[in-house]
Amino acid sequence: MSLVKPLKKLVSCVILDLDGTLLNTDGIVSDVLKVALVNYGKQWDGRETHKIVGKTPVEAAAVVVEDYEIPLTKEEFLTQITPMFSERWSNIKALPGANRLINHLKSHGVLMALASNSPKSNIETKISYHQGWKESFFAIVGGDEVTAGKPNPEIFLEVAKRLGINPSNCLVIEDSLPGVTAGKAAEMEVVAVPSLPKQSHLFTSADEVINSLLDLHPEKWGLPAFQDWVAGILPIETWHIGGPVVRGFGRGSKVLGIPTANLSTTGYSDLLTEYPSGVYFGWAGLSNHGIYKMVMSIGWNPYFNNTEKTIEPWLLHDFSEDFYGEELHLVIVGYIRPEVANFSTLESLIAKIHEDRRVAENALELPLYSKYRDDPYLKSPLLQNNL
Ligand code: ADP
Ligand code: RBF
Ligand code: MG
Repeated sequence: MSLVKPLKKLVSCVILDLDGTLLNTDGIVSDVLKVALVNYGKQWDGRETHKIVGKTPVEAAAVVVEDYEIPLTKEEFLTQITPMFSERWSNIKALPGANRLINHLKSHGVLMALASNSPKSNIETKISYHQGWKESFFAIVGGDEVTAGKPNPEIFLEVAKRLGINPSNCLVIEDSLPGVTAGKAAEMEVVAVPSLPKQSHLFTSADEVINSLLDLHPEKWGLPAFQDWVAGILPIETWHIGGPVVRGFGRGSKVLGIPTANLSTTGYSDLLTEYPSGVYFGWAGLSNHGIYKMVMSIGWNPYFNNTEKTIEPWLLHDFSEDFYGEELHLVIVGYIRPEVANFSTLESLIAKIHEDRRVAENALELPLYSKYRDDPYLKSPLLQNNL
């Protein structure tokens, strides 16, 4: 039996948002605001981020000036922080899946455009640090080229006009609420990729909400499918992460019957915001033991409603003891699935995790992934002494 998924709607171009969708700008925003607010004896509270994502710079400045009672006008405050942002632009990383998406659409000749609330010159500077991006976009429209930024549909309508394409044939990809609102008001198809955690319920007007760009399936919109998924898993650029195993939430082996080691996340906050939550696999080197296959969850583990993002690798081996304090080095090589929030029972969550384990065990036998067992990163100095 062949299962053909119904098409959502045929589109002929893709309009991308920049900050929070292609670029990991959020980390830079909080870094800059932290420093800027200290001058006024105030402390940046990350929880304000949701009020500023997707806003134009002057609107975002207005929110901060008001909430933190900064004795400046929004324009003065913006003038003060603008150079602090410019300094950081050369260091903004592409979000996972951004380069993959751009290269894929480009190689298939799909029309692409960029629509951002940032001024045009800022957009151009930011993307200049990313090879091949500028040439990929048939049109780039900035917030200073229209009379009103998102959530007003004007930016998107201007893009459609420049492309000569009917708005209803455009697919918008957006991380923020103002952006999704603007895209729908322009009568376009909209995929939301929320950049802030636990926000997906707010994006009800979007045609689809996905966890990260890795989960975009262009064929749903009549566009060419990605060809890099192999047997239901996605090879990713290898990712190295490690540190001492710490005591975690204490539910792994007790509640699930599945022991997961917790890695300390202090010092990794950048990496953690950069990496989409979900289930990944790879190899694990444990300093006093050896090297093992590994499947892991990264995220908030919605079933348990954790308040912190965690990295919880399950080493696929029977250990008879705990190993708190040992150095654990991970080489992550593939992505299996997004984190799931709607498990109705604990049993169904456990069954899914065991399915993930089988997927990982089998995949790690393939040369594509087995070769990383020799990655020197797995052998921390301690492990080299102990083997
Ligand atoms: P906590 O969440 O408080 O760390 P768990 O019940 O989840 O408690 O136990 C996890 C601990 O069990 C790990 O920190 C690790 O020391 C140990 N452990 C034993 N076997 C494994 C395994 N196969 N994979 C990961 N951790 C394991
Ligand atoms: N918890 C969830 O709520 N949703 C998930 O999709 C999920 N996937 C997991 C996948 C793997 C491979 C593992 C090892 C665990 C997963 N968990 C998930 C459980 C979570 O990581 C953790 O064990 C609990 O939060 C207990 O600390
Ligand atoms: Mg645990």
